[in-house]
Amino acid sequence: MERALIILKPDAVQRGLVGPIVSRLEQRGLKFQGLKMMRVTEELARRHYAEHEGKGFFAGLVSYITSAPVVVAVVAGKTGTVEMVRAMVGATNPAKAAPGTIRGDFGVEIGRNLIHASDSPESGERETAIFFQPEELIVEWARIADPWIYE
Ligand code: IDP
Ligand code: MG
Repeated sequence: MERALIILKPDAVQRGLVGPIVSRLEQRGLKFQGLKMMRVTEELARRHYAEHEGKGFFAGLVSYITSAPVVVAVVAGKTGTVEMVRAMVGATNPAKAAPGTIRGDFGVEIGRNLIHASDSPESGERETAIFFQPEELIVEWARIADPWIYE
């Protein structure tokens, strides 16, 4: 099992795109382990984006992600799920993201790119632990469609 942390960033929430984006992930067959609306504190933002500290866009990124509520989710699937989710999300800059991807269909600018998705299984675990308490996640649950999604 592999899992990715998803953040529907403040622009996705403000623009009413939570439903359409969650829908894409759900329709693909990804299994949700957790989903909640929250505000990202500055402390949380700095921890989550620690790898970008010191870059020119860091202050703007922290201010963007803390500016209004977000929706966070954990999605899981077999090996390769994280890479698949990243492909669905598209390039970091929506202006360059392929049509059919979330950023390529809903966004136009890098500073408003709608969604975060973990970039590796290791990041998936690290970021999940930042945003969710273990008891908030339903890691094992029987989904009736599972045999119709996985052979
Ligand atoms: P990713 O979200 O596709 O993994 P990263 O390079 O990890 O992209 O950057 C994290 C986030 O920082 C991006 O999603 C975006 O919100 C923001 N960001 C990255 N580069 C820039 C930039 O050049 N200008 C403004 N914001 C940026
Ligand atoms: Mg990243």
